[in-house]
Formats: sequence, C-alpha cells, structure tokens
Amino acid sequence: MAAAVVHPQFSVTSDQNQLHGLGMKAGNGDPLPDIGLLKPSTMDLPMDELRKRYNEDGYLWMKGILDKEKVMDMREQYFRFMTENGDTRILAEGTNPRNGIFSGEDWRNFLLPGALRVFNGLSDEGVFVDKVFKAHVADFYQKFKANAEEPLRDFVGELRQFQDPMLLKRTLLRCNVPGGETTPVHYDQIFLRAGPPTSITAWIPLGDCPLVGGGLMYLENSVTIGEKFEADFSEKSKSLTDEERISAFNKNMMAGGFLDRNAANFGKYWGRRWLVAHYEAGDVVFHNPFKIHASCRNESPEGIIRLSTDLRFVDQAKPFDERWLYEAYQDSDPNVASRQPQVAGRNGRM
Ligand SMILES: O=C(O)CCC(=O)C(=O)O
Ligand SMILES: [Fe+2]
Repeated sequence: MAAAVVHPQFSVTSDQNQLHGLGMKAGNGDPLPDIGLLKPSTMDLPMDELRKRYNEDGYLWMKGILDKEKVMDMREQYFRFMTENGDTRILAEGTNPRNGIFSGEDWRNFLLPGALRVFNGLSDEGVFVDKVFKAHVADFYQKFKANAEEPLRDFVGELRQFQDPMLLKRTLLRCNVPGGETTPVHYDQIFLRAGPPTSITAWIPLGDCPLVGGGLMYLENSVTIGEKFEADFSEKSKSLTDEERISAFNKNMMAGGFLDRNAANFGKYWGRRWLVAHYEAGDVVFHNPFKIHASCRNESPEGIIRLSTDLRFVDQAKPFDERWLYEAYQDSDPNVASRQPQVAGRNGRM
C-alpha cells in the first residue's frame, strides 16, 4: 500500500488501504465513511511508469516536484496581500501570514466568487471578493506561475506526449477556510468542453495540507464515470445552440456545472471510495479531464487555511478550449458561474 503520511489518531487497515474513523467530511459537511489513499509518485521513476500510472489511475500525485520554499513564499505573499491595504479579516490577528491561520469569522464571507457564493445566496461583492479578483493578476502570483510554468510544462509535455505544451492563462487560486463549504463533485471537461478532452490539470497545494486540511480528493476508478456523464450531457444537448452546448451552465447541467454538492452520496451511489492524501508544499497532482474530484471540508484543528492553485495545460498544436485564454475573474473572463443567468436562476437546485 501507499506509504502515505497519516495522522497518528487515524487507523489504517493495511490489507485494503482503507481508512476508518477519520471524521472526514465532504465539502457540504456530510461524513465521508470509506476513504482510501492516493498513490504517491516520485521524479526518479521512469516516464513510462509515470505515464502508465496516469493512464490507469486518471491522476498522478508527484511528490516534491516544485521548490518547497518558493511555494511557501507564495502562500505568505497571498495572505499578506489579503491582509494589507484592505484587510479581508481572513487571518487571525497577530499570526504569521506564512502559516495562514483562520480568524474564525463566518466562513460564508470567504467563499470564492462564482458558484459557491451563488449556492449560499451571496453575491460577488465585498472586500474579500475584490481582493480575490485582484490576487489573480497580482505580481506575486504572476511571478510564482512564471517560475512554476517551465518545469510543469516540460513534465506534462513529456507525460502526455504533447507536441507543443502550453499553460492556459486562466488559472485559479482557491482558499478553503476551516468549516466552510468546498468545491463540489465535478470533472474538469465540463468547464473545458469547447475543446477535445485532452487538457491536463495540475492542482498545487500552496502549503502542507494534511488529510483533514480540506485538500482535493479523487473518486477511485472514475474516468469512465466522467466519460459516461459527458456522453449523456452531449446527447441531451443536441438540440441546443453551439454556444449553449459548450457551456458548463446550460439547462441540462446542474447548478454551477457541478455533479453533486454531496460527495458522500455521490461516492455511495457509484460504489467508489474517495481517495485522499496528506499533501506537502512542493507536491503537484495532475489529473485527467474526466477524473471525478471534489474538495473535502477543512477540519484543521489548528485553523490552518487551505490555499491552492490549479493550472491547466493543453497541446497548443491541437484544438483546445480558447475560453481559457483569459485571466480568471477579470472582466474578459467568460467562465465565471455567477455571471451566467442560468446559474443564478437555479440557485439551490442541488
Ligand atoms: O481546489 C479545489 O477545491 C478544486 C480544484 C479543482 O477542481 C481542480 O484543480 O480541477
Ligand atoms: Fe476540477
């Protein structure tokens, strides 16, 4: 079984790689009964082996692919930005921004702009939302991306055998404060369906993220489930206009383009476990555009905020979804859920 780092209070039965009694919760707060561990991979493995794992599992959790200190510097700069010159009040007063300790204010104030705010009846307004918009184009984030881009682009280019790998300009920064609702169940192709399903996502925890820290989790053996959903959605969307068909928010989709806000129910329905991991700064998880994933609830006993960014790569020698060539959340970004009339109209449907 995977030699993952597990908090000592948790029990692991080695025969099945099955964890019980974790008290882990889905993004909506429901308990997650059966959990498995992600399989870690390291840079010293041959590319053929890494490719085999990616193709079989639909994900590749690479340990230590980025410089840990640079990742931690990014974390620190983000929390400084959220606190200085207009305090969002996300950090506990007097704490070190590098640690990212939550103030304990109402978690609703710190929901990301877009679908999660819509579900919770909030508009995309206020100091926090404003700072989130600005963080996406701030110098410190652009510099972090510029540094991470080359090694990650070379890696995915080789992994996916792309002719001309390219980082899509639209990238997302996400913080999950303890106790707050987190990313619902989805696969990424829903949001990238103006192109073929050939993109690859790099999910990057910006700081250490233990099992209960609100990290990303993957439904085991779920690429075929994602493919099935997409085939069903395409079938239902045949009569829509081209523009509606490629939208994650068309009338055949659930609110926000997601599959379910309750990952526990979703896993039970499909008879699959959610796979979790203790991530460390420097790790990157790559995933297939049909791989089903969601975030678990952040239950950090120390109040540590989960911060992450997701970068997506395509082969620019082939067709890809050009709606991702715009900076996230800026006026030119055509992908923000809360700006779609269909989403606002179906608030609370799922
Ligand atoms: O970080 C999250 O909560 C969601 C990330 C995600 O869905 C992705 O990277 O594709
Ligand atoms: Fe995703």
